[in-house]
Amino acid sequence: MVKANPSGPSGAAGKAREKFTFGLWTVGNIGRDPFGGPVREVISPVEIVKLLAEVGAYGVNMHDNDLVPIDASPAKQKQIVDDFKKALSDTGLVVPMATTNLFSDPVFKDGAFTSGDSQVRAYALQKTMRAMDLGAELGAKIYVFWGGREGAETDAGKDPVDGIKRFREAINFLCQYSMQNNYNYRFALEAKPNEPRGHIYLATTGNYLAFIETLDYPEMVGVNPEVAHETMAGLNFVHHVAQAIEAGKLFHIDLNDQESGRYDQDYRFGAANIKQAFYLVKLLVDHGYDGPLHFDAHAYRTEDYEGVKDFARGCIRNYQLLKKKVARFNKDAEIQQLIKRINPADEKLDALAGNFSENAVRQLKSMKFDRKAIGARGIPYERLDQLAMEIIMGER
Ligand code: GCO
Ligand code: MN
Ligand code: MN
Repeated sequence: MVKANPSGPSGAAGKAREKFTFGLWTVGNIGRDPFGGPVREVISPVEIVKLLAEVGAYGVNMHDNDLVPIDASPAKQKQIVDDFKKALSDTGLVVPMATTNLFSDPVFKDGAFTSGDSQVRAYALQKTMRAMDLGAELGAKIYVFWGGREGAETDAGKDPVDGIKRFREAINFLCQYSMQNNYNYRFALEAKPNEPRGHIYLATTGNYLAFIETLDYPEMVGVNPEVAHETMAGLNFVHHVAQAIEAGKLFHIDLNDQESGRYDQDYRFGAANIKQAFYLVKLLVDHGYDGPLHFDAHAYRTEDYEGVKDFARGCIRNYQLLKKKVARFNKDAEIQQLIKRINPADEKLDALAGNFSENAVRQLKSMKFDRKAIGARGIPYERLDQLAMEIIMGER
């Protein structure tokens, strides 16, 4: 479990090699969109692994059907998996995370675990158990649940309360399945407000953090927040990740970029909002997050596979550059002084306010505060924010 790192900015976190990962579906994306067909040829999982090794990735993630087609025979599956394992051992790449495709096939058009149809719900469980077997065989320790079709365009036909109950039932069942098989998976729930459904249930990371506490095995379950998803909803992604970190629930993270109020863009990490990306990297570094850094993004539709490599290298490079900028920010004396000024601390007061007692109540209620003087104090965010920007822009 990723816990807040009390050693803060100077902690050991920065020294280890980052675990940069990509999904088979990310660099393998062929550029289809609602207005046009593919612009790139399909490349095989083995070729994708080679491409990822070339750009310096640590690992590769997958949905069951990114690797094994939904209708593959057992013999075909074995051959595909053997070839894939060989590519992994040839390149040294690992598979830290696996997940299930519960959204592409028409059977899931009205949801999987939350479908109103008992057959669909049972099939979704069966498909997920098989996908968990496959992920475990490849060494995955994190299992992501993204409920892409778990939602509705209209609430006329399904009770959204049932949706939540059904989702809970499925996760509880699968926690037991993971334990029964000693897979030791950590489940990471990924929220998204919409796309492909008009409205997806449990739309934000915050929704999932509350939901997790209602599960039978909450300690096995955390979240997989994605930059684009909270941003699509007009929310502050960094603050959602912060809540996950504070709760010890940041099991995985999907990095990409997104402009607010637009379609699901899945841009290269840092491509749209570099300032937010900076504060996100700062949050992850300051709190010693050492799980996978998964780029769930894809190259612009203009690119060929050389451009896809540029895209993948760009994701990694932007993270690394921002990490350098964070180190610079954290050791900048003027910046640290401004932060101190913004957060004037008084240990005695904090001890009183942090521990309820009759004495604390009495003292706090009788205390005199110079409200006007405190309110009149300038708080130098303009200067601080400008210094942060100078660092980001390479002028400091
Ligand atoms: C999306 C999601 C997906 C999931 C993936 C893994 O917007 O389509 O981000 O890419 O992350 O299905 O669960
Ligand atoms: Mn997404
Ligand atoms: Mn994602």
